[in-house]
Amino acid sequence: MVYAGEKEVRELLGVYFIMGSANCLKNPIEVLEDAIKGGITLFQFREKGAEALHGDEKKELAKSLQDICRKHHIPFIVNDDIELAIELDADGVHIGQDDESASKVRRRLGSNKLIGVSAHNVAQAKQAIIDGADYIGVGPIYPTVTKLDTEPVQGSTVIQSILRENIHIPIVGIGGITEKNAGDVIRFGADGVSVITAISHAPFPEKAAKKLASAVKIGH
Ligand code: 3NM
Repeated sequence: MVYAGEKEVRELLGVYFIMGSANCLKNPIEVLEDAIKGGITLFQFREKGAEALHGDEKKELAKSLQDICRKHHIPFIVNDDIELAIELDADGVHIGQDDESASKVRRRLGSNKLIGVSAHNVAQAKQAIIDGADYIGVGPIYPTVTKLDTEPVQGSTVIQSILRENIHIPIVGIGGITEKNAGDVIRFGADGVSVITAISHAPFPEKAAKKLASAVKIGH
């Protein structure tokens, strides 16, 4: 997939679903299919935690999820695992501050892939731009139980300080986002919301994704 530019990236961030097998209460394939029916705009495969799959099992799940994304024209992003992203010809990667730098990842992936970086302050946002990131993930906006080693909860502060400094890069909020607070995250200045639990633990992921999409739309 080739990205036309920043405007397209901002739109893709709208309802950004992140998940791995350990996050799902039922078959991840079904969860992803339902989430797509509900209107997610981007998907990130994040196979992490004590119960995460490894090796061939991880690759097989990634391929199955990527096939579903391709069928529905939803970009498929891989969290951290650059080798897997290259092997599967994924649409992009998302990396954290402790991973390989975005500039190195850009050299490995080429210009037509989406690269996202987690940024927790203004300096990291500026560095992400210098390194050639397409977007930043800012969080945790609200308390989350999904990731244990997060930075302190930020609310609107980091997004707003990035915008006050006129730093120009698409922003997606992350951490504890639900259909109830998604509109606020957009009003803080984010282009979209990324969620794990709000969709993967929902009794009806399709309905959950729909409600998030409508909250994001109203927030804009
Ligand atoms: N990164 P949920 S918070 C993967 O702050 C991740 O960078 C965060 O999961 C950060 O939607 C987080 O279930 C977990 O709260 C998001």
